[in-house]
Amino acid sequence: MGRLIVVSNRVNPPTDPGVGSVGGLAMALAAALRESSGLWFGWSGETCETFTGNLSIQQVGGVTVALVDLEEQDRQEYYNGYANRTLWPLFHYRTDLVAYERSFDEGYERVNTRFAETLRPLIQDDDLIWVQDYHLLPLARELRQRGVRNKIGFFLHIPWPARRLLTTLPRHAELVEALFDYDLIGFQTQDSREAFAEYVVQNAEGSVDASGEASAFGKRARIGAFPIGIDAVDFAKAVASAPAKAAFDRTRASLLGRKMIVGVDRLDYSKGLEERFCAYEQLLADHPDQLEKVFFLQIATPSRDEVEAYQDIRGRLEALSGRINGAYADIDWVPIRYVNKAYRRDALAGIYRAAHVGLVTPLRDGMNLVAKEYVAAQDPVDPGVLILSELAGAAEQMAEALIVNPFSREDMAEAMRRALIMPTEERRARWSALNDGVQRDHVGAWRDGFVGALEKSSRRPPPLKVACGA
Ligand code: GDG
Repeated sequence: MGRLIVVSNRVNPPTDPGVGSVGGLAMALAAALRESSGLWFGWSGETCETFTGNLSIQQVGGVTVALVDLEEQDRQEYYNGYANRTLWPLFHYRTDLVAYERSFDEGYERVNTRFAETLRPLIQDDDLIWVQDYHLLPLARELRQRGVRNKIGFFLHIPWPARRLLTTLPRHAELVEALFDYDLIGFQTQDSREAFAEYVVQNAEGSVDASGEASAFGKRARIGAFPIGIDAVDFAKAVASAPAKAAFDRTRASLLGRKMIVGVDRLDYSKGLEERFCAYEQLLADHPDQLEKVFFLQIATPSRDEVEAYQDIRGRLEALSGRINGAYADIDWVPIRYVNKAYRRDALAGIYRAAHVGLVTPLRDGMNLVAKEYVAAQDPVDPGVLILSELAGAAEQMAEALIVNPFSREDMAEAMRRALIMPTEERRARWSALNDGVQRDHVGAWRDGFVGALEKSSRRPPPLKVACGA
């Protein structure tokens, strides 16, 4: 195999393995690239006056990275605009939050073109190119237009929406057609793969055969589900580290014998935080026996705070946690601790381990790595219970969790109560089955599965040379 080139919007391999960076994508890719002699290409996160396409090539955390600066207008129209105000809400079923603006489309196309132009000279003949996520859906089309014949794969970290939703997007067909310039299109779940296939068949008059070969727009591509995992070995090291032990001790000491429920999320409306807070409030209202016996720690790391919807949700969560604490707190008990800061990855591992219940209730999620990290952090002798949304991609693989509907307060409150009183034997049996899956389907298996399938995908025939006058 030639080199692997990974392309993603942001390139941020963690520099200190204990600290990690916020966002599942960064963690997963750094783990996947560290041992390869490849290259990670993307936006530096910096803006410049005028786009030059100058690259900064550096070694970061054992990974060679090639970074390009964008213009401020790109950041607004492509990143804050089309990626995070159009595609993100739409693909997470929040049509009420979707902004359709032409300038966003233009910014998105422009940045994909800029990526292709800047990346093109770095590509050698036998490189495999692996493009990540919704920021770069049309990148293969731009590369093909610049003569790139290499195998190019695409992996979508977020859900692929049902076709009726996708068709609310202006020029949806163009976007899907662009995907057919990849050799392999990977999704997190069978559910997303099926939603894509349904669009191909129903809207694009195409076909998908049993082996995953999709044809439409006069082109072919393979499609498949490749559920992402965590770096289980690295995470086990984090759990055993001194900072994890210190965080565990500090958290347990603060409990004063109470049970703890934990949530850890980017502060994002897709994560179902408001509904989760209301469900916890319901638990306290329905089960007075739990008052002063339980507390809920929600770590919500600020994210995309230039986008209005993210500022709004922050305010609403502050109000909700204030309301719940106002109604139930006592001089020596606060029912919710709501924390808006990021923790070191190893400290987070200790906090997960100290929690008796892991509450992962997104309204939609491509996969959700927190669910897997929570499981990996548990003490096998006395493991905690995972409560998991049926609308997280992880639910396809984690059936032994308490599966809930994240829109139902009652459903979630009931599951919390059940988790808090679950007998040790049942906790161990559920955890053991979940942990087997987390250890087996780790991020290395995901990478190997995807890259192996990309290598096997049939190379594109050279472009037809049409004779003059034909
Ligand atoms: C996208 C998809 C998919 C959170 N707070 C802190 C912290 N985190 C880390 C967690 C976890 C990661 O961030 C979050 O990953 P998720 O998978 O939950 O969610 P997204 O960021 O939305 O990621 C998602 C993922 O891509 C991968 O394909 O699973 O569905 O939306 O690793 O631990 N890390 C540290 N401090 C924090 O305070 N160090």
